[in-house]
Amino acid sequence: MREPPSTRAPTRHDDRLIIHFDYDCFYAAVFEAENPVLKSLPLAVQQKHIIVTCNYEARRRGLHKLQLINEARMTCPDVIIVLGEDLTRFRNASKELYAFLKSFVWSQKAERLGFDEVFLDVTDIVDYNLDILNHNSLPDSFFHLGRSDPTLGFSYDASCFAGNTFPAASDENEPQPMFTSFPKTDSSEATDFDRLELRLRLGSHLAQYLRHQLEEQKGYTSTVGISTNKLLSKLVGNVNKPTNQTTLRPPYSPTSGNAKSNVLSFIDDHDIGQIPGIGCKLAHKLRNYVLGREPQFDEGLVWGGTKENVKARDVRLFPGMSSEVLNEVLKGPGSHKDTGVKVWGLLHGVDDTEVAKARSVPRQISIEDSYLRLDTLTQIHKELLMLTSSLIRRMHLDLTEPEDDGNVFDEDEGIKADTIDTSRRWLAHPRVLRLTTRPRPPVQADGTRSRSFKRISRSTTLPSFVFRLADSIETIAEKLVNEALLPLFRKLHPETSGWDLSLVNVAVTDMIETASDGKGGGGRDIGRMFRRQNEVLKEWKVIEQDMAPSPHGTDEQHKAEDRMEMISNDYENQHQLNTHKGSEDDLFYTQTTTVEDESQWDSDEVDSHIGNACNICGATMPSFAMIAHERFHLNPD
Ligand code: TTP
Ligand code: MG
Repeated sequence: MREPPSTRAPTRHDDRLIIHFDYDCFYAAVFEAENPVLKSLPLAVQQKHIIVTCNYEARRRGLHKLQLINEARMTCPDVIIVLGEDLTRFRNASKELYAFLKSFVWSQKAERLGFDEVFLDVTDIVDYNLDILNHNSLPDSFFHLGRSDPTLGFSYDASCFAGNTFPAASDENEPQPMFTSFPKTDSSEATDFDRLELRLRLGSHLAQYLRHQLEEQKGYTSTVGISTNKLLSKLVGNVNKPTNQTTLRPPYSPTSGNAKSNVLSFIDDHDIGQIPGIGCKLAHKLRNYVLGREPQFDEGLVWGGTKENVKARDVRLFPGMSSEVLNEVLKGPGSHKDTGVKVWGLLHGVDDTEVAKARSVPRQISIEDSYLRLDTLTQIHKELLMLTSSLIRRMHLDLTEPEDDGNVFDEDEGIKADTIDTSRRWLAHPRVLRLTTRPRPPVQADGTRSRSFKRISRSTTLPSFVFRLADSIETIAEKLVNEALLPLFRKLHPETSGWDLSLVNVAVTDMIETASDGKGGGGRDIGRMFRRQNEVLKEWKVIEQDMAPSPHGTDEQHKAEDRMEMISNDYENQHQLNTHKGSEDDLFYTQTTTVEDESQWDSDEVDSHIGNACNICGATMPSFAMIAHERFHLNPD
């Protein structure tokens, strides 16, 4: 009997080959690359008063990510602690490594996620090598890295995987491919299983080559996953950390011999909170549904904790579960009607999200800082000036290039704060200026403060004087603060006093690329550029969010939260949501910014909500650190 359509496993697209890179101990590795002597010493990187990461030597001596500085010093008195609040060096290293990896990809499909993760879609290069493979001598294969130069590449053994696999190769219960030398992939003899097996083998060898190149040429080790989509490649890399790689072996669907799909065995064991694409709010609703009650987060049992652990299997096999049921369970005002369908797919390892093509300019640039206390207009003015100056400096770095030769700007040289440089041209013009704040909730009657991560924001058109390269950065910053940001601030916080902000973020978004306006002259004529921008802006109206903070939450706030829920469903955002910011600590979006804009691969966001106290030990730390810190209490190993 046919299963009703809704409970059937969703269609899977197995014909891609995706490699996911996660650089090991990234911030620490950046310092080590600058000064290799540090490699053999215990090294930790400090932001505010916690260690955001540490190197292997430090980990060997008992230190770990997101640990309090005092605690780390007690555990390892000779630890070398370096300051990592200025993100410039990490951003530059991230761009350099990304450019390096991207140079191997034919399709341009290379996507950065945060500073230290990269997805590569290498389907075309792998298929090319599959087509020219000599099936009679698999162990003596040569992997071609270019189509035109046959000498460019490396030797490899196509009769086996490179690196680790899931399940491990030694597991004799797993089905083995039928052939030791494969039939031609277009042959009717070759089953889907065999074709997939061979393609993944080639992917694993390419991944190993790239991993070694990254280490030899750039000095960075990484943890790598290989599979057929972003979800699976990212998750499977974690199986063997660090400095290692793992390929998810076929079968990817149940075989005729009734062998269980490796995809399902793999995904099933994950807590739903670990699955990229299932944001915190969705995970909460799913747990609630499966447990039949509210999960007990407030008692220190954060997601991932053992007591409230709900695995993908528990949701997938819950009686009567289907994509329609999930649509119902996960619906909320403003939520996407197909959220359940998407989650149903993820629970089956299905993720059709494409690896984004490389972009020449970031989607947005944002600068922020966090504060213990920020409650006067004078302070706000001062902080806005500082943030805005940094923002404009970043815009000059990332969005302009030299006028004469069009070469990529040498970032090592940088641009001095007061440099007047009219010999540069703009590559892109952001259209929107956004101000975001995070008000600290008032102290309650019992003296405690509720833990709030709510950000509120307002946006407006970015004035064109910002693009005047003849004016100094300070002049532009002052004008922008007085004419645009302070008015936005007053709309966000109409009360003249009584607020206290824990965070302020200034961002420019909605980039319009201009360098392609025309060969030779595009973007050179500043007047023409402004005219063009005005033309574009005529068509376009900024819709401001009306989200003044309210203790009970306004309709607008709820709408924005619902919208955030949709955004948190988006795979691209998971890295930010799950690791760097804390699950609830999300930006709200105006209707003029798209989900894409928030991939934030170029934002300067040290998200440090110092006022957050750990529910278990009471230690205060930035909000992004809280979840991992609490998980550490639950799982100290
Ligand atoms: P991670 O990939 O989580 O950590 P890592 O690369 O240091 O270590 P691992 O080998 O375990 O992957 O994060 C990447 C960088 O992001 C990390 O080096 C420091 C920074 N970071 C923060 O700034 N805040 C955070 O909360 C976390 C988790 C990381
Ligand atoms: Mg990492």
